[in-house]
Amino acid sequence: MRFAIIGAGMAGILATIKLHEAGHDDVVVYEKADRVGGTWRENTYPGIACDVPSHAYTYSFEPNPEWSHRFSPGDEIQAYFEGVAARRGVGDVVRFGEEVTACEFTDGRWRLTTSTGRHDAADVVIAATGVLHHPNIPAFEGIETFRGAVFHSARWDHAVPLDGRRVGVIGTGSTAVQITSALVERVAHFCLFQRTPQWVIQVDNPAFSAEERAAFRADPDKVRRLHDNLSRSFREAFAAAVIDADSPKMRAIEDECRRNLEQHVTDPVLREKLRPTYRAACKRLVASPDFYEKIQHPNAELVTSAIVRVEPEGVRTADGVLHELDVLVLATGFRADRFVRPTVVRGRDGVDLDEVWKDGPVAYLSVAVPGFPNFFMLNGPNGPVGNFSLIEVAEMQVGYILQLVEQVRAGRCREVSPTWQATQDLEAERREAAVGTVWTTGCNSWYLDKDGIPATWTFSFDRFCDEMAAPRLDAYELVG
Ligand code: N01
Repeated sequence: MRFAIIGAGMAGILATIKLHEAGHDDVVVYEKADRVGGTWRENTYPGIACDVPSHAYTYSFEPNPEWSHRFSPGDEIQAYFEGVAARRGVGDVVRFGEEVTACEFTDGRWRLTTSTGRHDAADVVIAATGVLHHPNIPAFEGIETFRGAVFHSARWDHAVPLDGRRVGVIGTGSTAVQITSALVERVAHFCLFQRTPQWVIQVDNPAFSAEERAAFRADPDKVRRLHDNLSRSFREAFAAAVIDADSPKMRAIEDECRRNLEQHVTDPVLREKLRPTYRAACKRLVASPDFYEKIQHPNAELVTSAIVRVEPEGVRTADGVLHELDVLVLATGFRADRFVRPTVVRGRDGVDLDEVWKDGPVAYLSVAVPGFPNFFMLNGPNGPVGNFSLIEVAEMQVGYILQLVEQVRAGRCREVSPTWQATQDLEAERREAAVGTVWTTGCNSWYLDKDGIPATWTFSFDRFCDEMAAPRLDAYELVG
């Protein structure tokens, strides 16, 4: 069997390793860029880190004793993925600089076309294309007239000097908050354009000492135990809380965020500007060691008047003020409904995935779509994002997909895809379970689809583990 994987980020590297371990040696990975790493290759903004503790944000089979901090910076995470990929021979099967533009299922195989005009065929396609991948670039009037530098946070222009300059950042999500912490003291003036305030939970980010790292190095089991304990406590403390908005755990998180605001913002006017009117964790919770401290720095200004337009000298807000800037950063998030798109994917009888998803992306257990045989996604639609570690999720999904693929390898069928019935039933249940989660308590966020239903896993973590442990074959159509 030949496998084609789209994307060499965290999930594509993982899928390659696990396919090789399962004895599948005809694997090709198509990667549009010139390096592995996905989101950690693309996001290089100042202050970037992951708010899942580093020892939990690793593959379970590749613990890393060398993490520098509890929440290590993005370049270390990128180096980790590059290191794993190199040690495991992943790079040998990646075709860099080649984007898959189309996948079409004809005569029982997937026919791939790439940006270089190459054609390939595979029995199985795994789309490991990430969740927050395509920048959301709002159409600000006049943005093309701006005389300074303007770029999205995921397209950071490192040639643009920042020190001693006037920098504006639009947005108050996790990205903008990290940029704020990193830049406020470096620049002459820092403007944070806030449309909606965010709840911020305070996290400490201590460095690991040389002794601690040596102890991890000397005892790999210690690192594994730490990984497992962190994953467990994250699930118990956070993943369980967000699906039950009225739970004591959710209230405790909320109290923690409120305490952070009350204790750390001394100016009552600024404090009220920063106070959200919705429940904590309704939007993706922001974690920061020092955001409130940095936004009170004399260099910093929180702008809450709405942006009217961008002018050659800066940003004009509804109160008539022109905020003069040298650099404007759009930390305006991502189009979270894209998944494998813009790649054209056509399943059985030429049916277009775009057409199937015209009312919003759906997938059975977030990994497979009816009518698209032997086509799988990692961290696909309506899966656990935001409330679980995406690495842990992808590891379980790969294990699940390998069991489905085994049906084909063992000759029990040639094509496997979920039934419409199973997909629709699960989707109905998932939407019903959304009521009572914190995501539906009254806020706007990238989790919500056009009907206001969170496009995420609204059930418990245990249910996800159970589903991933073994496919229910009656939910699948096995053909041939
Ligand atoms: O993006 P976001 P992000 N005018 O979508 C504002 C992960 N992540 O890149 O709230 C003015 O959260 C928008 O305003 P509003 C994490 O899962 C993790 O920050 O819609 N403002 C919002 O403030 C995270 O959730 C880490 O009113 C506009 C912001 O832009 C996800 O990535 C670090 C606007 C977008 O916030 C995305 O985070 C970074 C407009 N027209 C990211 N349009 C960590 O692990 C949008 N906004 C720490």
